Amino acid sequence: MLLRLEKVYKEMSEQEGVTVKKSEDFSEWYTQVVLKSGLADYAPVKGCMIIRPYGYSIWEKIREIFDGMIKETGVRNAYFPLFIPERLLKKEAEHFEGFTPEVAWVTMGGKRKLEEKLAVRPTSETIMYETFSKWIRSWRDLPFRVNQWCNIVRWETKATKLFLRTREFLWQEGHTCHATKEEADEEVRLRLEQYEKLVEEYLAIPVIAGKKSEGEKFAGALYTTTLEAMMPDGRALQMATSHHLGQNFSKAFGIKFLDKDGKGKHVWQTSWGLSTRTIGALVMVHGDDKGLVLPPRVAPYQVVIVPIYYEKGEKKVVLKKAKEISKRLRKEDIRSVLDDREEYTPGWKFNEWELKGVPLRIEIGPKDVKNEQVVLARRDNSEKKVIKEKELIRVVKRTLEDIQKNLFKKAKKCLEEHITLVNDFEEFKEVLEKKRGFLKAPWCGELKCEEKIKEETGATVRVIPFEEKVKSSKCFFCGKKAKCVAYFAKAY
Ligand code: 86X
Repeated sequence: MLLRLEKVYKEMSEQEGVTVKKSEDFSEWYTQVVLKSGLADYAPVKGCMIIRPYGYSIWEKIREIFDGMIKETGVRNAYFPLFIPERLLKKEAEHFEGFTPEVAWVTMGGKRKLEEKLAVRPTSETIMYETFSKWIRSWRDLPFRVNQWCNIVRWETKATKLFLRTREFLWQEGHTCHATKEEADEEVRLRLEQYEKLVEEYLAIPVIAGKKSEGEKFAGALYTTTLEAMMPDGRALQMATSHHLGQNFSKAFGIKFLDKDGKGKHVWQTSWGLSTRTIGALVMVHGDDKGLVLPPRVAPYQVVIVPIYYEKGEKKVVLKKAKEISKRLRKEDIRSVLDDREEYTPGWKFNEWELKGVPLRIEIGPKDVKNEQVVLARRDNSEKKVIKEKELIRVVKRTLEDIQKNLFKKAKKCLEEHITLVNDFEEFKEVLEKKRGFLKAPWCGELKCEEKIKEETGATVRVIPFEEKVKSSKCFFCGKKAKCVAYFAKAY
């Protein structure tokens, strides 16, 4: 007995949960959750991060899901070099306008200075498109689609934030070539829809889909589409993007094909990307004061089994049952972990797995073994219930689905509460100061107008939803004719 108490006291002093409330210091809460749940850690290089196995397995899940979707729709994976010769990057200087200060360069090879410096890829358009021009010859080569999963380096000078703004991050970049403008339009929409499915149905994060404004689109694109999510602190975060590149790059890189009509034409291109940022959003949107809360469909462990026993005699039967249950779950493809560590008490284990956001906990004690039952505890709403062993699989599956749905529902409510319709600039400023979130407003769509709004308020156009009709006729800011409804916000 004394030994046990000692253990409890020791654990109490050792265990470090999240020490601030999400509602009180959001930024500090976020950092603590990421570090303490074991998702990531700081690296020795300033502005860089280490993605730890727990965090990386979420990325692997995201990869697996999206990779499956794109492969089913004609995309193949490839790998292009990390280094891009300066001459290639310069070729498209105007499309990368504004980005150049962010490029990291390699200037030395061993002790020798390189004849031409090499950029560490900030994105791969230039190196890919130079090669595409050799591979694409005829209409038979189209549509042409490649994707790569890789790391990207952008030498940010702003303060970094784990997952959201680091100098190196992981992403996928898809690049496609088509014979017509319309085919490229379709491709842009298809990829955005696939992102939407991934983000809403797997990450359980509701988004607003639409177009970027003139000022916010990728300079190299005809138009840019986006998925925007809302964080609980009222700031917007882009989850994914899909661009129609028109013939901008194909003209610069000479990507031409011989069409059926015998004429040489430039291809129409698209590019689209999603990065490890989405993991940051996952933390912010679903986490709570106890730590991470993971949606079952992307959780590395969906279920944790914690055996509970105090005496030697109990240990054997409880562990035997716990193992049996673990096996049954695994057979049903339910990702589970049996925490049979001797050196920690059940209470300590509960806290740890809550911090790590495991959606469902199964507790098994001697009484449960005797009664052929187990205790289920949900991470999302703390509900506990006793269920019969023979109902286990059915109830676990149903509960996981319910948790997935509930997380989305909660997040959707939060998003909706963070959308405010405003009709004039006074209202706009007031809402932006008091509650932030999305400010939905009739807008003229002019570049000059959005620049002024940004300058005066720090808010930018996040998204112009597809097919949302304007009711009011006047731009909320300049009073000219409104052409669309735009969602403004401060953004991460
Ligand atoms: C824009 C465009 C595009 C493929 C995507 O958004 C999805 C995946 N690429 C990326 N972008 C740049 O082009 C860029 C270029 C340079 Cl040189 C840079 F240093 C930073 C950049 N950041 C974004």
